[in-house]
Amino acid sequence: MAMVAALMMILVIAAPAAYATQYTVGDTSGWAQQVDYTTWVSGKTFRVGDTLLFTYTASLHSVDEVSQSNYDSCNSANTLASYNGGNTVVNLNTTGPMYFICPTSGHCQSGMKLAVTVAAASTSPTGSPSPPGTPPSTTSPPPPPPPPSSGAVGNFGHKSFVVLGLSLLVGALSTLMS
Ligand SMILES: [Cu+2]
Repeated sequence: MAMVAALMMILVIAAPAAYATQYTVGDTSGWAQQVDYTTWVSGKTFRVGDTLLFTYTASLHSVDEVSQSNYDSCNSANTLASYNGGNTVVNLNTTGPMYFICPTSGHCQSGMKLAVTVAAASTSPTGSPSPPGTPPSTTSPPPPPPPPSSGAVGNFGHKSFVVLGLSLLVGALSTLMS
């Protein structure tokens, strides 16, 4: 019984932050011409751990990840990554901007290009760094003690907890079944 209770607690703690979003680029329009990807991006917050799904006609389009300048100039000569096949999942692993273009001749120029900015995962650290450029002061009092770290588990890697929790659940169930 104690194990079940512990398991429930793990799942409850892990559940709220465990989700990652998969964004289908262009929604039902997919990765195609005649889609305004600037509009599609607006209002969305992409986070580390999320994924982009590009769906497209493989004979017509592909997906190149490029630098900002090559995004601006629609230059697919030096790609950071190149995908084809009609069904491409791109993992958003680091914060910052990412740029994608279709290398088919004329497509990027006509708007088949996507720029996203990836934000940190929602389980942000509790402490924030002090702003840069703050002049040191000899008269300031010592900094206050940090607040109680009620959210300390937030830094721990929720996905591991979910995997652990599910493994325990499977183990418990198979014990019960046998
Ligand atoms: Cu294309």
